[in-house]
Amino acid sequence: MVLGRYTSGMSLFLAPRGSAEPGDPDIATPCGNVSVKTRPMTKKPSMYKVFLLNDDYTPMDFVVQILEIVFNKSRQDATDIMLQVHKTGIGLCGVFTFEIAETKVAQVMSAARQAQHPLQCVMEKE
Ligand code: TYC
Repeated sequence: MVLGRYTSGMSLFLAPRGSAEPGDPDIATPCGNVSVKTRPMTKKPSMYKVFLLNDDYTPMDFVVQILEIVFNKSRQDATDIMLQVHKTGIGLCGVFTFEIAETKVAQVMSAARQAQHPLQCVMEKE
C-alpha cells in the first residue's frame, strides 16, 4: 500500500466516533428533559461594506463605468449610486467578504490613479 493513497476498504474518517476537536459541534444526547444544543460547524465570514466617496473632479461618467465594471451594476443602478455619492458625499457599492472587498477597493483605486482622477473607495467592517 502506498501511504496517503486511498485503497478500498480504508476508512476515510480516521477520528473515532465521539472524539472531539476544538471547533467541532457540541452534541448532547437527549436524555429525559435535558435540552439538546448543537453548534454549526461553519462560521459565517465577516462582511465588509465598500463605499465610493465624492470629490469635485472625477467625471460622473467615470464613476458610472466603475460601478458597472467593478461592481457589476446595471447602467441604471450605477447612475443612481453615482448620484447618491454626488449628492450626499458617500454611497454603498456592495457588501463582500474581506478579500473580495479588498480586491474591489484596489481595482477602483488603481483605475482612478491610472486615469488621474481623485476618486476614493473605502471599506468598512459591517
Ligand atoms: N462630484 C463629481 C462631479 O461633480 C462626480 C462624482 C460622483 C465623483 C461620485 C465621485 O464617487 C464619486 N463630477
